[in-house]
Amino acid sequence: MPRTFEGHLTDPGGRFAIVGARFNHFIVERLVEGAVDALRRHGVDVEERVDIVWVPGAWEVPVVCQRLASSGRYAAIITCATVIRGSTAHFDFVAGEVAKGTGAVSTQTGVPIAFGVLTTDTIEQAIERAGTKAGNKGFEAGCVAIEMVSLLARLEV
Ligand code: INI
Repeated sequence: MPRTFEGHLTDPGGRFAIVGARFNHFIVERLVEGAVDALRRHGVDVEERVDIVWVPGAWEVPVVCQRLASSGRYAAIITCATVIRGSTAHFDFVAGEVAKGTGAVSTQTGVPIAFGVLTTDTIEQAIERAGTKAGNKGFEAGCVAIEMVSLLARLEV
């Protein structure tokens, strides 16, 4: 049987940061609520161990992730933002930058960053993924943060 490493979905300890982008706030606030709910349901004392940082838009998420991740204060970061193709000609730039930027910060710092960013064609698709019929991407990202902190603590390499 090969040795197998896996994260558990139980509170791994440590502090968590959630970075929320205010653009499309009425959707993003649902994602942030979902992320907080995921952490709480997995046993994290969210009053004591979770910080929420708001930035203007998805474009600004990576630079704040960089500051938070390099501080050494957080076991994981959860990003929450919504980029809607129909509402901007900037879509590809903004969606590309938040994905590329947060991915780079995560690999450079070793701090897991869960990608709770919606990139959709329409506002309806975004609403569906923010706590209605297609679940809540922020909740999913909160679970991923828990699992990744647990996995990295167990990984013996
Ligand atoms: N920011 C978003 O988070 N979502 C969007 O859909 C969006 N659109 O449509 O442009 C968006 N733009 C703002 C951008 O993130 C920056 O805040 C802005 O360009 C200032 O740097």
